[in-house]
Amino acid sequence: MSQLRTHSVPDEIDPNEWTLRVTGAVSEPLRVKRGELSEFPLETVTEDFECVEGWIAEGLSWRGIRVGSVLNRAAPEADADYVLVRSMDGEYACSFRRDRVADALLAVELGDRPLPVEHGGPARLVPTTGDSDCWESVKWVTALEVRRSEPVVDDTAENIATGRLE
Ligand SMILES: Nc1nc2c(c(=O)[nH]1)N[C@H]1C(S)=C(S)[C@@H](COP(=O)(O)O)O[C@H]1N2
Ligand SMILES: [Mo]
Repeated sequence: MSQLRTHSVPDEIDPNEWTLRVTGAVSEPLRVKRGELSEFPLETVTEDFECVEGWIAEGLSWRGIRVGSVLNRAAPEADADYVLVRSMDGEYACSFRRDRVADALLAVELGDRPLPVEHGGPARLVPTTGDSDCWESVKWVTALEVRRSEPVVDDTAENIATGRLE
């Protein structure tokens, strides 16, 4: 079976320091610790992962929680339509419309095993709606920043270079 590639893990990534914050245009900002993830229902999504560089990993079975269930607990403001998903590496981030990212999975397991850190563990975003781009599958997700207006390229250093938010 074709598999995910293994890329280097930035120095900043320490799975033991992992938490998930929900901040921004919400009335109940939230911090979820690793042990608290079990308070949310787990779901499984099986799909192929295709990188624009031309490789594909087939039939990946991700298990995790719906981003919407975490977002809702923070009570987002009604007119806040965007979410910036930030990685623990402090630079990488991706912007989504809130309704789309709500359907995405925050995966904590891959193929029935805890998600390895080299593939984004403890938590990786797995978009489930429509055609998603490989760079939207944010590894080491640590924050969901709810926004009223669309995030712009200079919200992250990484994305100034790549134009990923455009
Ligand atoms: N935080 C973070 N997430 C990321 C990336 C990255 O550089 N940093 N690269 C993206 C891209 S372009 C791809 S193809 C996949 C690679 O996943 P893999 O390392 O598990 O093969 O992660 C995506 N998520
Ligand atoms: Mo990619």
